[in-house]
Amino acid sequence: MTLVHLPKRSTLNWHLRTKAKVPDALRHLLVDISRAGRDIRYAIQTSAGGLSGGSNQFGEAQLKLDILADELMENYLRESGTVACYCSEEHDGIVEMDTSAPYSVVFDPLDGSSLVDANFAIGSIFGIYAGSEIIGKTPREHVAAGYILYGPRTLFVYSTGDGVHAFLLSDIGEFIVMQEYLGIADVAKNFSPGNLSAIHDNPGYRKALDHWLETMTLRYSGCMVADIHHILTKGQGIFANVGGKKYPQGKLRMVFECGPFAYLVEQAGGASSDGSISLLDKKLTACDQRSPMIVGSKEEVEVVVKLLK
Ligand code: AHM
Ligand code: MG
Repeated sequence: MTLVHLPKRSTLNWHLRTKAKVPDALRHLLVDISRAGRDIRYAIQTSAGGLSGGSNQFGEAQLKLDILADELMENYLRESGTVACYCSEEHDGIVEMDTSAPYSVVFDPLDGSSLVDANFAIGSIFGIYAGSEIIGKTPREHVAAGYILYGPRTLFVYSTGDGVHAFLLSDIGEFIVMQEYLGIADVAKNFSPGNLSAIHDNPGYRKALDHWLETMTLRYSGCMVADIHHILTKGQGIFANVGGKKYPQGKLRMVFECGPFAYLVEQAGGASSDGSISLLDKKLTACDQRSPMIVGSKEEVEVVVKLLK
């Protein structure tokens, strides 16, 4: 057999070891989460149409895709041996794993899963805390956060407190460096208005919308992973999901949606707010806690916070 000499590659594992220089246990955990992402992408691409828990061509029951994504993520976390407990959008409350292990993980296994039939981009979101407690912490205490975006390309984006870095999934299933130190400018040109029906009963949100429509361009897909990734790659923009009558705190969950993205956006030089404080300083009170969320270009976050008051 002829040995093939592979070219030098800048893999996620290499980046974590030589650039982020995180402890080995955290490196292993992040690589395992990226493997879950690789497998979730495969599940998305190979599941039959419908994806809603029906049966396949042989009459065998199929798992709903978001349940399958949750199981894939859970398996990798369990195998890693580094996870004390986790909090997932698919479970009520905290799930214990190995209480003596060094990290706790929060995740939304498949954000925007209802968009998959339309073949829109969807994503997985995660955050990592040191120790075996999640509730009572603030997102500023993350030791890492990131997401996997399943679009025309599959990307893994993470921060461990030294900027935000993006990796592209290769044909052989490995994440390779694509862009380091993603940045967000202070001024926004694009806007992403989540939970938009709230403008009917939230006059401040209507004012923000009117202000955006005057000069800015709408970029909204309905999947926050894709919508905030747009801000990170274009280097500017504003994303909001604020409350109205139906969802007084907005639709998004603090622990595994707002928290990780507040950490990533602020790491990229942007700002985050719940309407009064940075989301990084907001205490996690329960797995199903919701919060208004305004993130993106600093000056625009300030403008929106003023209009909402
Ligand atoms: P999900 O976690 O059930 O998929 O819902 C979260 C999604 C976010 O990705 C997105 O920003 C939001 O719901 C969209 O809400 P809306 O359609 O009201 O704008
Ligand atoms: Mg979600």
